[in-house]
Amino acid sequence: MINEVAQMNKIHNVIPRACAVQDISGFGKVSLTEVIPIMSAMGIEVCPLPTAVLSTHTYEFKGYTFMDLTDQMQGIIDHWKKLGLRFDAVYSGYMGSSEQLEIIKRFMTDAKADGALIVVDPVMGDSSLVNGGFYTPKIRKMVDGMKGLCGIADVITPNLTEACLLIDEECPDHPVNNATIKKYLKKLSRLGAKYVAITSVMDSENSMCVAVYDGDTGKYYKVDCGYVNRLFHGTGDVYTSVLTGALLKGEPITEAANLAAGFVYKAIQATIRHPEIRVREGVLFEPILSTYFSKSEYDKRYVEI
Ligand code: PXL
Repeated sequence: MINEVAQMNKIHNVIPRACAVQDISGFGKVSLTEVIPIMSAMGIEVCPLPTAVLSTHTYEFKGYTFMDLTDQMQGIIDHWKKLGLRFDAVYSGYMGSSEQLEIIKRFMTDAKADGALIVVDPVMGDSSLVNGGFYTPKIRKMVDGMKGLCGIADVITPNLTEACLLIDEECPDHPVNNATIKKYLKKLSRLGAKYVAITSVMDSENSMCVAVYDGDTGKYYKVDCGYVNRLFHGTGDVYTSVLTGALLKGEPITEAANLAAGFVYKAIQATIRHPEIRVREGVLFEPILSTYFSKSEYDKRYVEI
């Protein structure tokens, strides 16, 4: 049965195998501490290619440790190549340095030629970084490198701030209207990816959505995320993990985007039941992990725009 599904979805392995190129932060859920449990719960094998090891993520924590793993990455890739490993997806998130982008670009190019789905979450920051003088030469290099990575991706999932950096647009005032959303999605798709999802878009005073472009049909969608007036950290990585897992299981982009928004919504609902959880700790997705993906029906959260 598993092999039949694998064949149908053109999967190389017994179950889909994804390489996750992300940091590992010991405390404050982001990146690999979200990607691995979530995608594993979806029935995906995750092979981490760590970009950096940190004691915590970098949002609101002071004095965290940071070990850049650029020097290790090519060796890890070469070893996997010797073993003959084939990936059904390569999914990148937070990178430790812009130098890593060249290594990963080559790795993704090879994996794509071998049939892997390439997902790039161009993690670069939030609006506070942009407003606080984000355009240092170092950051400019990261933005340019991310543009290159987006050029070989099948799917990209920037938040609105990252989207604006990638297409050299000003960050629009909230709420963002449909014409602007569509213009940004189209410009992002010109970087090269067939599917684009912009996360964390405030599309009215009290609603948040993910904006999606489906290059197969040329259609645009908004996926409702619900709205709670507070920041939730680490939800971008949660979102892209579910989206990638669903695509690997053969879901079309609209259904994958829908499933991911529903998961983030449920995790947020679980989090707000515990006001003692601080923003920097991330969202409480663990209580829903064992049940969410076994449902057979999900609320439809998307509309065409
Ligand atoms: O994707 C979010 C993220 C990942 N990794 C690290 C981070 C953040 C956001 O703060 O600091 C290390």
